[in-house]
Amino acid sequence: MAEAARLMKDQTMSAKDILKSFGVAETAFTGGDLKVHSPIDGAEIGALKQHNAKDVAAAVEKASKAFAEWRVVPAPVRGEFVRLYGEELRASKDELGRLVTIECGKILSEGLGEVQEMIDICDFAVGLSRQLYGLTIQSERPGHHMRETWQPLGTVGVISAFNFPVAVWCWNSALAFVCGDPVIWKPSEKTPLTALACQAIFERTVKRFREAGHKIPDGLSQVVIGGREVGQALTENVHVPLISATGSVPMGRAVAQVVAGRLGRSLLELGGNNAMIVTDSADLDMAVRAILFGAVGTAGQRCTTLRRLFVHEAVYDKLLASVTKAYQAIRVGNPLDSKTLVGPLIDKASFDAMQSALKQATEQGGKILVGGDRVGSEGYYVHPSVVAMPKQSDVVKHETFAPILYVMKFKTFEEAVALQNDVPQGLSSCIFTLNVREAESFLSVAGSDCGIANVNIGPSGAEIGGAFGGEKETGGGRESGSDSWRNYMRRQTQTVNYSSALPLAQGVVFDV
Ligand code: UN1
Repeated sequence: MAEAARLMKDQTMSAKDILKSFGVAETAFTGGDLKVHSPIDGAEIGALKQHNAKDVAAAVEKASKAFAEWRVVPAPVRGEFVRLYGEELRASKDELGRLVTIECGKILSEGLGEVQEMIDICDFAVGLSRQLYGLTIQSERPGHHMRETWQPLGTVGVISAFNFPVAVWCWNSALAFVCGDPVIWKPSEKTPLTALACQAIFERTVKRFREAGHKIPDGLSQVVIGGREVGQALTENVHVPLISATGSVPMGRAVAQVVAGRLGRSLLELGGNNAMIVTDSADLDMAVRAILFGAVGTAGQRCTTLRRLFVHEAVYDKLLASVTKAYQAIRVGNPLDSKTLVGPLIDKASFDAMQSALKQATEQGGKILVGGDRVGSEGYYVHPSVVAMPKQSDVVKHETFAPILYVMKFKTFEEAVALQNDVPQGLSSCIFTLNVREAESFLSVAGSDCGIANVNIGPSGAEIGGAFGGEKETGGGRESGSDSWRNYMRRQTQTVNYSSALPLAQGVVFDV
């Protein structure tokens, strides 16, 4: 009964209700000049005050103080904090998932999935907090110990995008917190409300952690609201040793140059232009399902979205018929409705970019097989589109952040791999084949050049356990699982002489 009442309540909760339920003061999201609109219906759901460069400097100063305290807390105790944060997220999953949907427009199942991704990375980080392993190294000198130790790095600046408004921050912050680092978060101007919610959940966790008798400094996590000026101030600050940025290639290029200029470290996850190769041996039913989720999921607004499909000529007609049929059955509409598969695009600019890409595709010889048209007049809903292209022309090589799938035909496996690699981006890739030679060749040194390469799975929807990121214009960063934690630490090579002699390395003699 209580569960039913809770679910009923969830289904009517507005952004404001949810924020208030998290304890966010109404003044934090009203009365400011940064207007936030829900892509669901365009309604204004927040008006936030923006920070400026001075505020960012103050936040960095506060973070530096927090760093001095947090770095000396044992890593497993820092892990305990992240464990509690994960627990709070579990308790808040329904509300936070719903807020993600309201603010960025992805369907509820994906909104909830995003919160699950946060929970998963918290679990991963908790385990890491008892690891963060270094090496011991054999010394060439007698009576010497050599080792490599990982130390906390310092304040991490996180610049995140609208399409994964909470998970990507959590990939960074869960690792940063166990590694001993404070985080300053600049969320996308399009999705700052979910950031306020995460910060409120963070504060709630701080309270619990303190009640349990642990020490945690103020300012370990801070959110700065605003656009370019705020991002720039964070990026330029020499007291922020790492900037982790997710978003467009031009944004990443600008960030990388500023950070490199001060010899800081950047971790970039930028554009993708992800492909699938379907060979003549592929399980076509599986391929169609993977194409659908890959190309249409999150309304084509994932970095990992499937944008290019290369199909062997022998199965081209058959596959395309099934894909087109599946596309016709897609329900576009309110992302809070459980029958919807495709919610709205984030805004008008996104819609315009999609229309412009479709126009260019047609000019470059493409044929729109399905979709592309606007659905309704409130918000920017579109029917996902499939476009058959005569070749991989300019428009195909460009990432348009919308549900457009370009399809091309190939004859040989080698040709398909070459086409798949012939774009400036290098995030995710996949092949559908039942031929072990093709599968392994795709994963070999001469195969996919991307950061992620899958067999019989689409390019999107990665688990947190692997390192996430890509090559070339995607920026080269690796976030989330595997050894990505090393980005958030500094490496120290230590040599200890426990003998009573002082031999020099390389046999150098230097005595008076
Ligand atoms: C992104 O689009 O920036 O692999 C991240 C995926 C998700 C993360 C996407 N786990 O599609």
